[in-house]
Amino acid sequence: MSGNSDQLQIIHGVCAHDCPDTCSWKAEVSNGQAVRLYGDPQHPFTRGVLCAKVSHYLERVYHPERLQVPLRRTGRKGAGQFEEISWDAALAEIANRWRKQIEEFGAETILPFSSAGNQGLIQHSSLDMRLFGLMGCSRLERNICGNVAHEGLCATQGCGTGINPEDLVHSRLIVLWGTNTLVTNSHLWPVIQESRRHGGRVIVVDPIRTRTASAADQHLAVRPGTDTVLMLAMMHIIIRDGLTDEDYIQRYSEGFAELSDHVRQYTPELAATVTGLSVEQIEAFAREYATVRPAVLRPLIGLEHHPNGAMMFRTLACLPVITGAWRYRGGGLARSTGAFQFSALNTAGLLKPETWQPDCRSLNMRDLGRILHLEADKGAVRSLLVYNSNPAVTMPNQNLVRRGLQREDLFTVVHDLFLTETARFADLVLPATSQLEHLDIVPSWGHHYLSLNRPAIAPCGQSVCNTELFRRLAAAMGRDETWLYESDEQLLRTALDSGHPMLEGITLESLLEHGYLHLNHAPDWMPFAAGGFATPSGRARLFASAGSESGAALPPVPGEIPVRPPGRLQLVTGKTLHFLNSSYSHQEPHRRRAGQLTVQMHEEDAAERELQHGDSVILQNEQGSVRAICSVSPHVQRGVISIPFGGLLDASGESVGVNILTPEWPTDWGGGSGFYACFVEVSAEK
Ligand SMILES: Nc1nc2c(c(=O)[nH]1)N[C@H]1C(S)=C(S)[C@@H](COP(=O)(O)OP(=O)(O)OC[C@H]3O[C@@H](n4cnc5c(=O)[nH]c(N)nc54)[C@H](O)[C@@H]3O)O[C@H]1N2
Ligand SMILES: Nc1nc2c(c(=O)[nH]1)N[C@H]1C(S)=C(S)[C@@H](COP(=O)(O)OP(=O)(O)OC[C@H]3O[C@@H](n4cnc5c(=O)[nH]c(N)nc54)[C@H](O)[C@@H]3O)O[C@H]1N2
Ligand code: SF4
Ligand SMILES: [Mo]
Repeated sequence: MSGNSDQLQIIHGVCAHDCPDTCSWKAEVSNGQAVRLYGDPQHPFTRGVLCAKVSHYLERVYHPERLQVPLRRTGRKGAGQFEEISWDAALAEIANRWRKQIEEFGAETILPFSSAGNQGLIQHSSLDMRLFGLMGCSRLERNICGNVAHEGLCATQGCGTGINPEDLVHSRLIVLWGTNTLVTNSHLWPVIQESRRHGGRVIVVDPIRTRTASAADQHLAVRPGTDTVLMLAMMHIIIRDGLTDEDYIQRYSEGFAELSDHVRQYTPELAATVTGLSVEQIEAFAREYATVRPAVLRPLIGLEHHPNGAMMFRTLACLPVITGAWRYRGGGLARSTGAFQFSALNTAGLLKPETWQPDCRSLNMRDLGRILHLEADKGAVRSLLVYNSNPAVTMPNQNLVRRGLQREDLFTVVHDLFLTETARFADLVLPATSQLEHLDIVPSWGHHYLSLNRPAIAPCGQSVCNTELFRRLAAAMGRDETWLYESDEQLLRTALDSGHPMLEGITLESLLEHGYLHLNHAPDWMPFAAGGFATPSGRARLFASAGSESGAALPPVPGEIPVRPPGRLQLVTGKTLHFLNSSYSHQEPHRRRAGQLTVQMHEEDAAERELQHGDSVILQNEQGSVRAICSVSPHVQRGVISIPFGGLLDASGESVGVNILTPEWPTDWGGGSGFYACFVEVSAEK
């Protein structure tokens, strides 16, 4: 062995990107430098593989454009011109501005804005919530991702729980419903493949022929947003043909009679006209779903980005109840495991909600553009602190967001690893650590392991992690509450100290020893094999009386058929392989790997507009326009176009966000965003 390798240390960590896979990794460190990063071969879900993005994570950590020092704006907002300043000067400026502002306008005019750019337990939410809660800042409804699905499921099940995704090995029919597993959740694929080796079949329901749809046994190219009607027609067929599980329905559900009455009108013929599928496809799908055991429905996020998002999930959750699919290991519904993991953790201890100022207003992240345009008498936001998010790309109606960020009287601070589109508008930019540089535990929303991330290297340059930023801000604001200064280790110990049986034996020490641990539950755990739904009656609600605590805004039975404005094409903007939302789009060579902004279009839609493959086109609606290259593609259906979301470059080399075109549609639950209900005109670029 060489002298160098004698000093090689191997540090266990875990990816904290906003991704269901939460991969375990190992970092090889030599003389304080990370020299290699690879997926943990022992981890049953990671299986030694990192994805197209994170297998290049060291490029990100050591990227020449990574932020190293605090910066102050010298040019106009958005121009990206900055000078270096010290941390002390930056913190003093923030404290000074905030103090004056609180005195003159009140603390609610400060809006901390964050998402799940780091989804680690304490780097996502801990000291920030304590500090801003105590200060009485505006609260942010962080519900652009996951909550709509959760609320929709709650309307039926009383909770969002589903089966352990690893149990898909036992499934014999896997329906990937509005999820692009191979791109967004790639570590589930080997589990699916194992099921297929034992005779399992995979059906993808997606308006786009994604990579996943191409790799499946069958693709059902439903019209966007019409899935509820497909689900109702499936129930119509299942009930009509006597394929229900009467015993399960009787024991564990309520409202079946009303549901049966209701679905009678949803004939396969009606569903065919609405969804664009054929009657034969719908009949065969319903029968296969009801007769193959175990059958699992696997949705992720695609369905919830529609104005009827919650209803789609609520209706989906009725299917495994009427067929009794929950009885079988590998059957039922498998969605985010996030809420399940968090139910075991001591989040109240971590966030200390009892110390927050009461009655502070809550603002929905989806509405950032509008929020930044509130009038003074409506409590105009005057300071914005952005971390864990890049809203100038990821929130809808981006032109409005960017116009808001341009306001001269808005004081914006951004904490990030790169000079993102949002950071370019900031007055102060603060450098953030990468996942190799801080301590955390990462609960997963794609499996049942809880994983520890140990720092492998010292922070790059003067970067600090989120928790350290909030300790520094507390000090700059002159706070003397000791719990605003707890160390990362103390915070993690608090979170693990819940007394919950699923955390038995899971301590910081045992995590340090093993790296990751499976939540404690019986290996053959099944959430609803014998009922036990989280509703007041313990039964699944197939018919929800108005005003039931969850999904209160939803009508008692699913039903409405979404209407599409005539003449326009529906733009679906799902995730892309080389970026993680907008992350990695600020780095070469990732940008190059992702390619140019391309819009996929059906050949008849292209012909109607006299467009050819390779033409430059303009996509346009009342919110703005985006330039893209036209790709005439067999992967999209008539009336639908698709552009991957996340900061791609157009022909002129500008970073363009498709969210210029997406509206701030709320969903039927109220929160979330109907991103995919986006209708545009497309024409040749003159
Ligand atoms: N490589 C990569 N991985 C990621 C991410 C990334 O940006 N890049 N992002 C991460 C994040 S934040 C999330 S939330 C997850 C999301 O993971 P997914 O939910 O799998 O991803 P999406 O692309 O949001 O949507 C999935 C699919 O829904 C389809 N869809 C849209 N509308 C409808 C509809 O009306 N009906 C049906 N049946 N399908 C519809 C879209 O065409 C898309 O293929 O992925 C995570 N993983
Ligand atoms: N059109 C369209 N829009 C969408 C979606 C879509 O499918 N289509 N998907 C939506 C979904 S599901 C989601 S989740 C959102 C995602 O929206 P965002 O959360 O805004 O996603 P990112 O673009 O990944 O931004 C995360 C930022 O956090 C930074 N970051 C990472 N780690 C840290 C850290 O430790 N500290 C700090 N301070 N910063 C850190 C990253 O560098 C990055 O700039 O986008 C939504 N927007
Ligand atoms: S982004 Fe997702 S798939 Fe990639 S390494 Fe992280 S957790 Fe794994
Ligand atoms: Mo997301």
